[in-house]
Amino acid sequence: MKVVRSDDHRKHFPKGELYGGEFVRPFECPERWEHIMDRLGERGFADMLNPDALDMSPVRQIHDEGFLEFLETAWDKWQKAGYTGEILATCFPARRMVVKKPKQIDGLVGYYALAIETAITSGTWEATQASCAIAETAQRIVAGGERAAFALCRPPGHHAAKDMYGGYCFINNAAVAAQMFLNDGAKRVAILDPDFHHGNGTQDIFYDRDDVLFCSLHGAPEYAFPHFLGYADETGAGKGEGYNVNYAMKPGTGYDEWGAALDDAIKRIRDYSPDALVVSLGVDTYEKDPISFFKLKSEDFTDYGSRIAKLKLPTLFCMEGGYAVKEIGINTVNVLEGFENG
Ligand code: SP5
Ligand code: ZN
Repeated sequence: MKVVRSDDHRKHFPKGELYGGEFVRPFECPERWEHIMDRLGERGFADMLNPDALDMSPVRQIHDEGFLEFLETAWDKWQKAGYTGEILATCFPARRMVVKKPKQIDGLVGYYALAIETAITSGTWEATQASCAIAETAQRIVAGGERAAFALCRPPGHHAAKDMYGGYCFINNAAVAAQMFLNDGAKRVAILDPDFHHGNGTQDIFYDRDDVLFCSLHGAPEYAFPHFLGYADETGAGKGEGYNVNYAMKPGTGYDEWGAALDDAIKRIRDYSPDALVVSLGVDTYEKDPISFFKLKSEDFTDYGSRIAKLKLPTLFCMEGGYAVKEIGINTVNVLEGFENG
């Protein structure tokens, strides 16, 4: 399968992430990309492409215009405010406050952020555009007739909602790619999100739509980030009712239970009969992931890749999370190989 990737991911690398009350080196770091690239090379994935220039038109179909303008101009505004550190939110429109868009940068950051672990730096917008361009280019490869493609996106995307960033995500790459399949004439698209975290952004974007089925397997919100969305009773709204499926699972969940949830999601996707599948491929379900609590082993990733292949759909894999950096390449490529051999 073809791989789309770009060195521009390096432009996004904040110095700090707020974790447990301390600034730590971000879990979402450039070495993640290096390890995946190394493993792809070792396993003979030689067909590697750079992305074409970003087409903003499908991005504008997914995200709010004011939000995109914020991402583009935030660093400049932050510097003009005289700040020398990275952009972090400090104040949010919490309960019983007024959700009106402020004019000043600190207010704007709180207005558009959904979490504060994620810093914006000088290169964040450039890296974000490159990441989305990767998803777009890989989508065109699949729409052009390839069975599958791997978009090695960094930064990831599935936490990015219509008008919110956070959880290391800025633009929702998988959502943009799904929209592109529809623009190309697909009647229905399914998004499968096996990342450890709930794909709150993707759910938000498609919640009232019936042309995209969203299935997310994740740590239950009672125990896991993003904490405030991802319950099983969130099933869609309006004509989207029934097209949002959350598999929220408890700490310690292993492959037996996780795999059964995956099989159920696969069955729902098959019943939906989509024209294309987008996989939000996070491998933070791994047993040694430093910020997650599922117990998948490296061989389980191969197995679930082969189960996804059984859908026999044109499939686009978009990279999301995974923070056990040493094993991220093995786990990611295991899914792709399981799919190819499945
Ligand atoms: C794309 C993706 O995987 N984003 C994940 C963002 C998670 N950021 C918040 C991390 C907070 C971790 N809390 C874990 C407590 C376990 N000690
Ligand atoms: Zn994740």
